[in-house]
Amino acid sequence: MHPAVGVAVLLLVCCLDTVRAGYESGICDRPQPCENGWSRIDTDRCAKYIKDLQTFSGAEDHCHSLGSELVSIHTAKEMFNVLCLTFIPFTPPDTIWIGAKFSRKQGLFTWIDGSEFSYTFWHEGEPNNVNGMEECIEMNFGRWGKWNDTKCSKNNYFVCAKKM
Ligand code: GN1
Ligand code: CA
Repeated sequence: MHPAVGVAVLLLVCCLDTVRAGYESGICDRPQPCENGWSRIDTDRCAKYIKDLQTFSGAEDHCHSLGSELVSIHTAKEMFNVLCLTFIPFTPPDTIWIGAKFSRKQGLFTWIDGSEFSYTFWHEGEPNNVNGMEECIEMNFGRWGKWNDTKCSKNNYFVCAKKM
């Protein structure tokens, strides 16, 4: 095989996800502003991307200080709206906290804002509760949007949301 062909194939394989994500960036072209730097994610909520590395509870505290809560997600539309706040074309995604925690009592994940946990967007193979220690959910794990259960002590950026 000609070296150039090899390089082309390699580029295609390694970067396909990123290229596709960049191509899909069309879905992120129309941000819907709310007041003061918040963005609309559904009819009654606005969200803000906080690019500050925090543990899950640190992120929760930060959202509370803004009169908000870590974001909950109930539909694909909301998922894309949150994804788009964090999206940078042709760039590998940064993982972010979303507002779900595992309830040992109920044996399932719940949204900390009390809304119904029904929609999910797990990465393939997740949730897998590695070492029995993964009780929080991060988004943008490996691929844009995808969810992973992970240790709540991990540091991630995060998205807060409030009724607006
Ligand atoms: C990470 O590092 P490793 O492979 O044990 C991740 C898990 C994922 C797993 C998927 C702390 O675990 O949550 O399920 O990759 N660990 C953390 O391969 O996020
Ligand atoms: Ca996991």
